[in-house]
Amino acid sequence: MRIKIINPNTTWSMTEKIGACARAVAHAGTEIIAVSPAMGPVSIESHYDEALAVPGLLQEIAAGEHDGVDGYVIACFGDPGLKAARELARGPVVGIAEAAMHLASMIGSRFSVVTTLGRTIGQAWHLAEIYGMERFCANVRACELPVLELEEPGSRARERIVEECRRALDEDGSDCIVLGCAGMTDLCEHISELLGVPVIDGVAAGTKLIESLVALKLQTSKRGELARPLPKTMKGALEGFTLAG
Ligand code: 5HY
Repeated sequence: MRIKIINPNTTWSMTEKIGACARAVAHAGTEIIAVSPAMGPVSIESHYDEALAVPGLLQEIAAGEHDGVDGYVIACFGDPGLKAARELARGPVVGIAEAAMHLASMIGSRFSVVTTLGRTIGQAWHLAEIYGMERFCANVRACELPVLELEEPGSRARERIVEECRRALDEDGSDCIVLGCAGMTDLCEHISELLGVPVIDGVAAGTKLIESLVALKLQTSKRGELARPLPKTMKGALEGFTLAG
């Protein structure tokens, strides 16, 4: 099977890291295609960034449909464009926040999300609410870490994330951790071994969920809300997104 993992930001070092972590857990028969869009923000740290990441994301979904991809992971903790992606895709599509929260709810009683900037805490809580995960989510914490600092060799990002995870376990009453950024994907095993609790990385979680859905031949339902979008003319810079009848 072929799974396309889309990092909606345009920082390829993060995309390569995401692809490596997905391949590390994927079945031998699963081809992982990890991409960033050709256009969009270098990192996603606000609603503005998320909105501007969606056109490029949808271009990658459309390309995947042309190439016969079996399923998709949206590798950004805001799960940007998830429902629009599901309208375009035949196969299943998951976001890493959705995947990580659901798996955390099956292996612990309460999880804490540890993410990057405090201004994205509201979006994480919003996702927990719409996914029905609020009762499992003890807290959402931020390290006040710019996303791209995760890509800087020698930064104190790893230490700051571990410190925040420790505080979460001590103060939130949580028994597991959800990593709140795709860029943290390579830290999962280290933090889990250090702290002695399950740590869920949405990239790995999303990869295995899509593998399972594809293996079960479960595709996105095209009855109602997630049916293919209606034919629509797009004007101006978005002209290339026009959907013919
Ligand atoms: C992510 N931003 O996973 C999110 C993290 C965040 O560029 N990739 C990004 O803070 O929402």
